[in-house]
Amino acid sequence: MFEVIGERINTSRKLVQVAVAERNADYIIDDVKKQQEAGANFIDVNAGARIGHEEEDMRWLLDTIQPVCTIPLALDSPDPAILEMAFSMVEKTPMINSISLEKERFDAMMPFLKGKACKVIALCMDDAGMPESSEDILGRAKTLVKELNTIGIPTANIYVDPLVQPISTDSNKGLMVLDAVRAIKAEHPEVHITGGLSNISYGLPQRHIINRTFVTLMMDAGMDSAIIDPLDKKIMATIRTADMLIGNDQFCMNYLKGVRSGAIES
Ligand code: THG
Repeated sequence: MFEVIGERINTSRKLVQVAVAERNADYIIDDVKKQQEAGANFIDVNAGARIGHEEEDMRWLLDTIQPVCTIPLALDSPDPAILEMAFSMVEKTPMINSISLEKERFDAMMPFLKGKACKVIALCMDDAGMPESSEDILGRAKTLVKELNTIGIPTANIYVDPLVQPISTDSNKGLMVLDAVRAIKAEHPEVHITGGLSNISYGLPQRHIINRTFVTLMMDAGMDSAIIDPLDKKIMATIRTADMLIGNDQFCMNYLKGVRSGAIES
């Protein structure tokens, strides 16, 4: 079944940034509860936006969230030191968001991840920057899976993020990722595919219809997880419906449950 990583606890979101700056625990707790009730499988926690405060903000967020959180966290930082600190604080085995092939980050993350039972998001990014072709994405994904396997992370715990780029800059950017996801799943059937979706619609109006349509196509290609807003009822309904249509909902149970609860409507 598709796994939703709830993206809302991120200090790049204005209201979250204010709540974190004011140490407004009630706001954060309420948001986490809502994401859980909406069907999130993980809560992403990103404290990166208040420059110079990431460590103390991450600590405060984890202390605030954990007492009410019944699902695992996705610890979200480009800084390996922050991820290590956060990992040492969590009660439930988390998802680590993320490792990449950027040398400095890769070299710091590998010893830390060695032998850990956690899930890990692997970004198809290296020191040359964003991938420029589906072959680029596939090559980086293969390297990441191979390297993570060698330190004891099983393929089934790896969530490859192929890095979605704006379709407004190049009409090929949709197919580039869709083709890459198919190729990665052909190479590694057990690997998960995740990522943020909203980059696809960057620079265009009415972004939500683009994001919803894109997630449907991505699910056909093999995406089985995404970092999204679980309170966006329309994208959640689209994901539940697509998951049924690609064979992940026996007897349509989840779809019917969603309709009965009011979460899914046409
Ligand atoms: N891949 C991985 N991790 C990621 C991303 C990714 N983590 C961060 C990000 N991308 C996904 N998370 C968010 C969180 C919030 C928002 C978008 C992505 C968001 N954006 C509003 C907007 O763009 O309009 C900002 C609105 C506001 O200021 O409140 O809400 O790709 N592995």
